[in-house]
Amino acid sequence: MKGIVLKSTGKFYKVKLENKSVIEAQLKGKIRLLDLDVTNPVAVGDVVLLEKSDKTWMISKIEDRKNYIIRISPKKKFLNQIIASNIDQAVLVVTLSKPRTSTGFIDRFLLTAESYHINTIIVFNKQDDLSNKDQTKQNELADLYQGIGYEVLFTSAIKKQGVEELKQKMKEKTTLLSGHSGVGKSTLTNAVDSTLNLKTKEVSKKFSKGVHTTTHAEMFSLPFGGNVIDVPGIKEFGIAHLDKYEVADYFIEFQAKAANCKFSDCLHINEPKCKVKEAVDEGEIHVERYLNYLNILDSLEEQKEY
Ligand SMILES: Nc1nc2c(ncn2[C@@H]2O[C@H](COP(=O)(O)OP(=O)(O)OP(=O)(O)O)[C@@H](O)[C@H]2O)c(=O)[nH]1
Ligand SMILES: [Mg+2]
Ligand SMILES: [Zn+2]
Repeated sequence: MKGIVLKSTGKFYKVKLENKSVIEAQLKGKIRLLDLDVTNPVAVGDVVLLEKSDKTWMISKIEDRKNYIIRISPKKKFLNQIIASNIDQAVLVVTLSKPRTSTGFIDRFLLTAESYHINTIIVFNKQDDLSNKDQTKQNELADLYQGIGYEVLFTSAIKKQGVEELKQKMKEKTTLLSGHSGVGKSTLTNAVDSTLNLKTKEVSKKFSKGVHTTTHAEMFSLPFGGNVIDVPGIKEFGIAHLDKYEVADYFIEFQAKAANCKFSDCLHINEPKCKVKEAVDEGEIHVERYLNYLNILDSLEEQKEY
């Protein structure tokens, strides 16, 4: 019997079978792990084969993944955790404050998603709660990412603004909702399907950060077609699968420029006649994107030293 993993709590897996019934399953013996150092063998979105022994459903095989998104394990710094697999698109939920989302974080996410050819929509949430200063900053960010070619939406999950537009985008697709804790992923999921009633919680007044309300990723099927995966807030995305020479390929606006660099193996750091650097100097590539790119190269170097 085939099924799709809706939720994993470590030992037990919630699986939707082909006949639409939802069952609890366990892992059968040792299942081959990926080559990557990942802490979880089975992830939400995995298509699995199951066998029933006595009254227990056992997962016997994981089908090849079309794609997956990983994060750095919160417990073990150089291990990765698969957040979800087989997704059609990602929605990165961003807020300017409570909590603040940096471009460094956004760019790491976009890099990961691009490396798996997953389309990302950037959703600026909490439109009802924007200071003038944040509004200005938000306009800048929206311009920056729209300028590169990313789709941007503005929502208030609480006031149900922009939710219809988001639903249109989610129709008939499996969408991963991602972003820091407290940006409103679960509140948005509830807004998109009011029958869900997922737990949400105020961000900490003291730190202006989310309190990690959602503890396990879970997939829900949407009444208008498609699925949404609500995940725990994420601090940092794993990019260990990438080689430093690949990173620029996934900074999509670097591409056209990089093709004309003097050296074909140019890393765009300080090589002569680097067209990417020239484009940064001329303001054609945003300096913040470039600095985030350099930062990512640094962190890849750091990972190799372990
Ligand atoms: N003002 C305002 N508050 C919102 C909005 N969306 C969510 N919130 C609030 O932000 C807080 C955090 O929302 P959650 O939905 O729990 O955030 P989350 O991203 O799921 O957080 P984790 O599960 O910890 O990753 C809650 O108090 C929500 O009511 C919004 O559009 N406007
Ligand atoms: Mg949540
Ligand atoms: Zn270059």
